[in-house]
Amino acid sequence: MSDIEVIKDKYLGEISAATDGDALETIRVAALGKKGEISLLLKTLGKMTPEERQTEGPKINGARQAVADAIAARKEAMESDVLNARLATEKLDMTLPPPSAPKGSIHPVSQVMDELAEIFADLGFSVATGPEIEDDWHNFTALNIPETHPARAMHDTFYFPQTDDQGMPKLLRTHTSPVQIRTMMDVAKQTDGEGEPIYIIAPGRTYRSDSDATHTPMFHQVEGLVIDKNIHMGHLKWTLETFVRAFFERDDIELRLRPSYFPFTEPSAEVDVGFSVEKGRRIIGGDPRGDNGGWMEILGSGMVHPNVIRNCGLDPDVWQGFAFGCGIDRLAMLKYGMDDLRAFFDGDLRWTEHYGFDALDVPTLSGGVGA
Ligand code: 2NM
Repeated sequence: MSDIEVIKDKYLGEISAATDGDALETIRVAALGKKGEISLLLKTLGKMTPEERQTEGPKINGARQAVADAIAARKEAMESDVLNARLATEKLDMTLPPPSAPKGSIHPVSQVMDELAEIFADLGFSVATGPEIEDDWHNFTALNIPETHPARAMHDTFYFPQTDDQGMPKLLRTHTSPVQIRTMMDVAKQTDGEGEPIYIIAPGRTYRSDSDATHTPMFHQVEGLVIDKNIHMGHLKWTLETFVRAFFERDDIELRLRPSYFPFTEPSAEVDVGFSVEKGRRIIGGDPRGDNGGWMEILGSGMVHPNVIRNCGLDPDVWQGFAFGCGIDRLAMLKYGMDDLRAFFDGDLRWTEHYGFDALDVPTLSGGVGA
């Protein structure tokens, strides 16, 4: 056997014995690399006589080709071994249930806001919104809240460190009343001070520097405003009664108005709803004078103070109205039985999954007004 045959057989033997890609690469470099054994042999062709080249050329080239082919074949065989091994071990069980896709749910606060919008839409109210970062005028001054009022204290309100051109700091609104102020001012502007009826609710986030078991620094409020001619407390009481009965889906809910004081309403009234105990549970409605029954305060309200109407550019001798406000978080707790306010804003998915509402459910009308 010629030298070249011996060399070729040596490499073919090594190739068939190689067990991984690295070993194969080492063999390729040794045989066919720049300074590989067969490559060097190919270079000797140039120095041969034409006759020698005629016999040696095909042998050396044949060996180079045989080794290259063997490496390629071995590589392919190794790859299919790997694939076969994977196919043998990695089995797909097509009968397994698919992993569940998280669906999300409607937060009870969002659900209640939707319910409020629907109930008041039935009564002719539209939803108004405004900025959560407010100025002193819209949040306090226009509302007839005096400079000395405790609500204006740094202690109770979140103020921003920067001040505006008038040296006044911006603040996080402490109620949604500035939305009513903006609405009345817009109406005054658009009608040249003439005015027109306003029926709005303003739901949204509000902020106070307060944090304990029953107060979170951010909470949700809904306020309502009616401005029209010849509006009186009777309209206020009927509207709130109709709202509360639709919201809690009971016709036997009594309201009790107690005289109170707010700077922005005169007269002012706190509104209690009657509760009773059914099957050991306290529920809104039923006989508040019966065993374990009573009154629960849920709203503040009153006739909008003439100063407020005037501050907004409308004539209080022409336009009167009522306003009311209440906490949405509290309404949600009462209606849907959550007892821990702080859990509302913890973002714990187990809580939202338990108390949340299906996004695909048909929006409730809470029984609808007058249903
Ligand atoms: C309340 C209670 C009573 C109220 C008044 C106004 C405005 F802007 F019209 F003057 N908005 N909201 C109001 C009145 C709010 O919340 C307990």
